[in-house]
Order: sequence, then C-alpha cells, then structure tokens
Amino acid sequence: MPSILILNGPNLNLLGTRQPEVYGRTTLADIEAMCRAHASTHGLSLEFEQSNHEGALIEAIHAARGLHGGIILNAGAYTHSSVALMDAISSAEVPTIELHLSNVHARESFRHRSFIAKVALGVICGFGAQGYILAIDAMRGHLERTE
Ligand code: CA2
Repeated sequence: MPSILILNGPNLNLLGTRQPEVYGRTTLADIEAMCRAHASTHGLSLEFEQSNHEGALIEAIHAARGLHGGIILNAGAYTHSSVALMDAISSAEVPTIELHLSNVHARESFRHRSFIAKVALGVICGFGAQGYILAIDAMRGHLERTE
C-alpha cells in the first residue's frame, strides 16, 4: 500500500491553543499522533506536514508525485482563495481528499467556495479531528480499489 501525505495549511499549527469554541482543544500534534496510531493498525505509512506558506504547500504537493499514493489536504483558508493550490493538485495527479475540521458550509459564505473541491477525490468536513481518521480510511479504500 503506498504511503499517504497529510498536509495542513495556514494557522493549523495554532490548533488547540486558540478559538477552542470553533476548532476544539485537540492540537495538531495530537491529530498527528491519532493518525499515526490509526495508520499503523492498517500497516500504512504516513507523512504529516504543516506550512503557513502557499508556496511550501505547492512544493509539498509537487514532491508527492511518485512518493505518495494520496494526499489528505486541509488547506485552511487557502481552500477558498488559491487557484495555485488547485493547479498544483491537478498537475501532480496524486488523488487528493479535501478535509476540514469545521463544517465550512455552516459558516460564513466565503467559506462555501472551494477551489480544492474542483480537483479533489472528495471532501470531508465538520467532524473535527475524527475527520482525519475518516479521510485516511477513505483514501485507504480508494488506494485498495485502484492498486
Ligand atoms: O475547518 C477547517 O479545518 C478550516 O480549514 C480551518 C481554517 C479555515 O480558514 C477554513 O475555512 C476551515 C482555519 C484554520 C485556523 O486554525 C486556527 C486554529 C486555532 C486558532 C486559530 C486558527
């Protein structure tokens, strides 16, 4: 089974430390530990990254080609603005799941638009940290079916 890249965008390094009413008290390090524990029960290898920089996220997507079987991407606010990330996903041709902790559709209207969704395999949102586990399972199923 190919490995999975879990890529986190801007401000997600602050998880668990600010706005707990919106994003909960779980830190990104807690989420990484949950993902690693879950992946190991399925014999999956994971890479887990976070960057506040659009260019660094684009480079991580480019580098995933040939290295990872799939990408789980929480692009944070870049989801709603970045044509460059959308183009990176299209050009890398690595299956990508768009992920959000919050239910973006129940929030401000500017969060309803996603450039990532246009090129994603699917979208998971609104399940908090558990969404990362759901996304790993969805990607695992996809990779098993397409292997
Ligand atoms: O719900 C999500 O996962 C989001 O991707 C989070 C982004 C937001 O812009 C998207 O619309 C939805 C924001 C991440 C900011 O994370 C923070 C965490 C703690 C404190 C402040 C910001």
